[in-house]
Amino acid sequence: MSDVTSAAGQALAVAPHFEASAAPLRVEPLGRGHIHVTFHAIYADSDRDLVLQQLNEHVFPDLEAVMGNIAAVTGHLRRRGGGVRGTLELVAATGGELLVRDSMGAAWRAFRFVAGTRSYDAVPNDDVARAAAHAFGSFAAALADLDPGGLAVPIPHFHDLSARLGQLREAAGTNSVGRLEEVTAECDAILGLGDTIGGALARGGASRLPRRVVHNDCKVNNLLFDEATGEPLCVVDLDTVMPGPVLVDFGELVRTAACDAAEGELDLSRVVYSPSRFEALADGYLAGVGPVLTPSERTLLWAGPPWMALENAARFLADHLGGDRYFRAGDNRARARAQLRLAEQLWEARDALRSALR
Ligand code: GN1
Ligand code: MG
Repeated sequence: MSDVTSAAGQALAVAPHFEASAAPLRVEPLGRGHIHVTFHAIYADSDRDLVLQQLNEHVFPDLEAVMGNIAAVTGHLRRRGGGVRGTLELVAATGGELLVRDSMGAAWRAFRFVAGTRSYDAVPNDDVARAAAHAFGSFAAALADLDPGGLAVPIPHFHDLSARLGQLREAAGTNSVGRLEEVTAECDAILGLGDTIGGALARGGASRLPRRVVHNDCKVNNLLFDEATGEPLCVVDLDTVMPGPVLVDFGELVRTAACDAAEGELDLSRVVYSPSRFEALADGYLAGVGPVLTPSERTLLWAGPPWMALENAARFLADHLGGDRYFRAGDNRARARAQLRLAEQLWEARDALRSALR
């Protein structure tokens, strides 16, 4: 039995803890995240449909902290008038708890399924990019008055570039599965560009920027669009909401939306950053975030995209060198190379990025 098949069985078994009045007709795998195992639980009455997730406690050892953050953020967004369909809705178990353990001890949570939506792994055009960026900017604006000090930090140093480069140096030094020789060139390139970008962030005062409630995994495919209207509807994947600088969210958005190639594209000639796409993202984001950004945040916003592309490259390569223990599926070496290629282009384009954000 595959992991997903056995998880599907557990999903059917835990569903009644969250939705006691009926049993799901079936569960179907949902999404392409690297971390959790996710299902759509389908009910005869579709208003009851759930998203059920078996959570990865290796990545998130403190699930209570994660759930507390999600409850705080979704509660705040709802009070701000995010609308029923526009904000993720946690579904508690019948005893009020947000987590349920299955018979193997794995933790599960539930969200209300938002019907009639789609997401984009690759953005089809500049208009969709602008709309997505506007939605993420509005998300940041809506969270501007939520105290980041009230949130837990489930993954310390999540977007700490020098710590991520340190992990890569360590993985290269240990060379635990003997892969270093094949990837020396990209490893050196990632460490070199990482130090350069880190220097720019330090000179720009990144560590003194305001801490905000940020998403921290602001990929464009973490935004659901309404299938009927085409409008952005709901930001998902709130596991990593934590205090942090706004640059990381803008950066992650651009990393995933300003290049049409897949994250792990093998043909590096297809990993091309699009300047017009960047301008659409910059326009949309600035319009959506409105007056919330400080001048120092706005001045350094350009550095978020090369930072995030390079940081992901470092994480993928460190994982490849360590035997693919964190990002367990797919080709981490290919991902590292493609994200390095993108980081190089975003770094080369830095003057254009700066002027598009003025
Ligand atoms: C992970 O599983 P997913 O796709 O939501 C990772 C992100 C990486 C991303 C790279 C908690 O996110 O930081 O950018 O993979 N999330 C965590 O694809 O490590
Ligand atoms: Mg995620």
